Amino acid sequence: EFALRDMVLTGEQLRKELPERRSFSHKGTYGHALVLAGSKEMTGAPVLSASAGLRVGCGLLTLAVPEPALPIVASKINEPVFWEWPAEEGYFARESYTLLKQRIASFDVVAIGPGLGTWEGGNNWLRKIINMVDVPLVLDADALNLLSENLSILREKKGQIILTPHPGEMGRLCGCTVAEIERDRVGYARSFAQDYEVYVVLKGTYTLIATPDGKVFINTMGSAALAKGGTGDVLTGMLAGMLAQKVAQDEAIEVGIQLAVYLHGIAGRICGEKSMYATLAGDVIDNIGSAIKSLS
Ligand code: B4P
Ligand code: MG
Repeated sequence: EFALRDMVLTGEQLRKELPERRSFSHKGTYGHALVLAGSKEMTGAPVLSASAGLRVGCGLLTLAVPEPALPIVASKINEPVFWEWPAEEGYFARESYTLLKQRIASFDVVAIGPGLGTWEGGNNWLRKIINMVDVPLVLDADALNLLSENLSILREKKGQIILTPHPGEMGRLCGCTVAEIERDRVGYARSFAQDYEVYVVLKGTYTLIATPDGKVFINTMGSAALAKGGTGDVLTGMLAGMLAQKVAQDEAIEVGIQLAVYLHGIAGRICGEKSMYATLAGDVIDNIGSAIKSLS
């Protein structure tokens, strides 16, 4: 009973962990996130992740998208710095990770996945990135699907990795069905996190956070208003934006993960109060500020 209470995320405990917003500060104080997202067909997901990252307080966010998608993405959002990434057939080009190597030192966190698509050789592309990134690396959506082709690339990591699967993606990672995952969410998340020494954010009605050292936290915030396309991309952006602040302020990332998950759930609840039906992923982003306010 006590153990369960310790595992449940509470506003009371997380309130103290919000990154401080100081008068004498500037955008560099709050970190620089890099988000790699999008493809020729998927130009909405990068926009959702980038705006969510900035809304949660990140100082600067660079959004890398494959070249054919850039004009469309850039026409929808003003605030990120754009990085036009070389493309092959509309996806991130295979050899283009060398560009990242030159610039990696300027980022506090990297997030990859929303709208990425999957392509031949994508697992190897991801492997090179995993080998090069030594700051926290968030992998979501198609980055998880590329990863599922060969999980052992996780063992080559240089920094901390955060995976954010929904039960379908978790099933692909674990080689089992969604039903099996749902029957033992804690068990699958915990053993994957320990085995590969990564953080696993297993999404769902009660999103779980499993840590590399075997702890599991449960988020009871959230709402069925969030059961709509794009809300996962919002969470990825919020994780990137929150972790950028934690890294820039030399703080541990664990509570940054908890804060992002909890605030996403609160923002979903606020949206749900207005309408459980009509909520769009963009509405969740618009309510991040209110979610933070309700905590502070
Ligand atoms: P994809 O087609 O890959 O969907 P996606 O692009 O990843 O969507 P998005 O990024 O917006 O949403 P995500 O789930 O990442 O896969 C969808 C398929 O996966 C489904 O058809 C199904 O097969 C499987 N699947 C997904 N979720 C499942 C589940 N819970 N149970 C069983 N199968 C599932 O992110 C959504 C966000 O909203 C998360 O943060 C989540 O925690 C939150 N959310 C959604 N519904 C919620 C609820 N009822 N209560 C609280 N939070 C909720
Ligand atoms: Mg998703």
